[in-house]
Amino acid sequence: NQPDAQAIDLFGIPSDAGASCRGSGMGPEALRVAGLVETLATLGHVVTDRGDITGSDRARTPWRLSDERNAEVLDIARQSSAEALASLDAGRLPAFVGGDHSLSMGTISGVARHCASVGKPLFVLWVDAHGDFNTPATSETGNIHGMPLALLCGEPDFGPDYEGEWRGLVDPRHVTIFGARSIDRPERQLLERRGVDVIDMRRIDEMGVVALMREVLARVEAVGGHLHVSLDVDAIDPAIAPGAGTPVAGGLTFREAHLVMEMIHDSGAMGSLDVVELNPYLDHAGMSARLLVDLTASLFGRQIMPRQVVRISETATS
Ligand code: 6HN
Ligand code: MN
Ligand code: MN
Ligand code: MN
Repeated sequence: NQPDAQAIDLFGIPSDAGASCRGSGMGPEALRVAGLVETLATLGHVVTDRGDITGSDRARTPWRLSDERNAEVLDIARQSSAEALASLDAGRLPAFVGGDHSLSMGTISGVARHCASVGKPLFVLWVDAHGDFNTPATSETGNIHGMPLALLCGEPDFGPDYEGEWRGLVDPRHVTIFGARSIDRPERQLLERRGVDVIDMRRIDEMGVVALMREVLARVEAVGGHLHVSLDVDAIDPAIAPGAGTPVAGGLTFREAHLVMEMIHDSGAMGSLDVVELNPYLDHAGMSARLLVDLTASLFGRQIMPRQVVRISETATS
């Protein structure tokens, strides 16, 4: 085993209840077929596939009313939160593969509870074309996958079902959205008002991945924080990752996306992970599923050529 071999708990969350269209519920199976478990094992990690977390109502046809879908989102979130907490408390790294992005309200709430109990500051890196910072009051679509980050960051307007359990566990100033290029107008106001660090594609074009990611990771490293990575497939350009329900042109290139993952790995700060929104029904012959498996491999230490891992703090120049 390599020196940084990790015990990874893999959970599938095969639900598209929070999405705008169906198909991301098939994501976990596609990632397994694309070799996710074997790939991580090849890197020297000990991976346990803990199976799927599902709602009590698994009926998939017809596409149900939003009330029923919301109930499923909450049902799944409760379970995912408990699994994330238990996995971290046991000293393991939980990795959740979706499924639509609403699953992160559960996973991150469990991560936040673990961090609070061990006194580690939590940072969230949300790699996404979107902000996912809508609320029921600002959302134009009503789809919950566009809202999890706002809920976690404590926005009101979510109603009694969401009170307490999920709301307000994350400090918005510890959140970075990376790769954004589709933010709704009221969502943008909210992001600015709460002080979320939004690294949009314009900034990535101008500054490059390396300078921007160094800043993000240095903030985490400076306080020994726990970094939760939430990777939405639509952050990547739809030309190379077509398996996305809400594609937006102008996304991360193949190498930009890998470089983000490689730098996260080298930081040693990642303690938990979501890989979400893969829609195999819209994918072309598994190309997005394979890309996500390869990006996850970079996140867990795959290198093109062996190289010395240098921590950000050691490279910082004065
Ligand atoms: N995702 N901003 C749009 C909405 O419906 O609120 C899109 C959300 C996409 C969500 O990609 O996880
Ligand atoms: Mn820990
Ligand atoms: Mn998303
Ligand atoms: Mn997105």
